[in-house]
Amino acid sequence: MSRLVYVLNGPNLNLLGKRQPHIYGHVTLADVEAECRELAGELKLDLRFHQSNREYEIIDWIHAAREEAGGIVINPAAFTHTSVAILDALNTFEPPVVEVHISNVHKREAFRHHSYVSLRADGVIAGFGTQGYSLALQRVARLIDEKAA
Ligand code: DHK
Repeated sequence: MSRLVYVLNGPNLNLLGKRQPHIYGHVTLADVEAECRELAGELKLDLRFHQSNREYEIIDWIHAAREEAGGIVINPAAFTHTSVAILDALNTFEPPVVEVHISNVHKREAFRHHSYVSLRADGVIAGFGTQGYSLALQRVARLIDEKAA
């Protein structure tokens, strides 16, 4: 089982830290990546960390993950609520998938309560702020360890 994990981020997350900080906080995506890389070192994981505002790029990264990754952590952002194509791509990927939302989507507008990605995700983290990425990585590492045992 590969110890390479893809961390994928959807639209507008490039503006993390600047965009609606009362909802998403002041931490930037670069800060999140740095935290993930530090934790990955402790967990003995390798990381590919990506963000795109384009649905097809996220799909292409999921296809790349099929070839080499042992897990995916994904915050699809608004594509969570709209993208059958991302769900279909994730359904081609067998290893663990953890879905992350920085905000508690269930406390927000009704259109954020439905996630296509949750139909595939092995676990979902919402409302833990950017700490959710670390929790997701810990979970993926645990699932990889369990499969290897
Ligand atoms: C991020 C977004 O951009 C929203 O479209 C989602 C998610 C929630 C988050 O909480 O990380 O609805």
